Amino acid sequence: MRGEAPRLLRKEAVPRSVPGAAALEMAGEMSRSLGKGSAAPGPVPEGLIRLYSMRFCPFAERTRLVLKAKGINHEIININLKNKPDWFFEKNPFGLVPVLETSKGQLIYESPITCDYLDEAYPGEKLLPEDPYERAYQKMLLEHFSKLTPLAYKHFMAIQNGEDSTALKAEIGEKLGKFEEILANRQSVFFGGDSVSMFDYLIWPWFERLEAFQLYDCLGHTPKLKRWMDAMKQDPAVKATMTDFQTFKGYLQLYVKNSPEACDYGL
Ligand SMILES: N[C@@H](CCC(=O)N[C@@H](CS)C(=O)NCC(=O)O)C(=O)O
Repeated sequence: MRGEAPRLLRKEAVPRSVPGAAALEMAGEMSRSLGKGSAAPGPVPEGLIRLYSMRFCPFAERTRLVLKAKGINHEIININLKNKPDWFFEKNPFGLVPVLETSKGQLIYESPITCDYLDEAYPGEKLLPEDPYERAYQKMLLEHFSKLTPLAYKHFMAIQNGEDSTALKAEIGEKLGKFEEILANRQSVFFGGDSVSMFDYLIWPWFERLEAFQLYDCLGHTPKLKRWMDAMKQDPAVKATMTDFQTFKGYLQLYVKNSPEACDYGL
């Protein structure tokens, strides 16, 4: 079937003279990012969904986790966020990754929306809870978590700039404590029960980065969150999307220098 053709065959089947063919050859999880001046990729082949991503972006990792967890046939085009192609703004006017593009040319952006879309549009195990209250509850939790993510960046930048980050770290620790409480009250390993659900995937990328952001010691008094992290590390989708610590640190070093090479670190 056309949509299920192996990636290599599909790539070879694209003649070089076709507009966007070079860009298509740049597709893949570990491909170099496309920057200013690159040709816009062509239409998405039927049976595939395309993700515009960046290897180190935690928001795009949310979408990659859901794609993996549901076993969705997809391709990835990495975008150089320090030197964005003009055409990328036609995919998302905000100029942010992640963006999904379907073979019908439909575009979906904002990470929680991309994840909900994939869960709803594709068959297989549902990651969003069935119960309407549980769904609403996970969305409320996400609102709380969204207050935490900018603090993690602020903390990292404060350290880079040699500023005192003690108060910031205490605030992050306090906010993480709320998530510890939730797990303790629910008496479950994961936030939605005894198996991984959408909310677990939506917050995981920041926990994966705790050490790189020098925030791991915030988990000093949160045994339930630590147990959750250990359990998450066993999940196949999590295993498949993890970035090794040294590579991530290398990226961060270039990122803070605003280097256009940051997004391609290690390739
Ligand atoms: N609210 C967006 C945030 C996405 C976001 O901030 N992505 C970053 C990369 S981690 C980005 O594209 N940055 C490019 C820029 O800020 O110009 C979402 O949830 O998808």
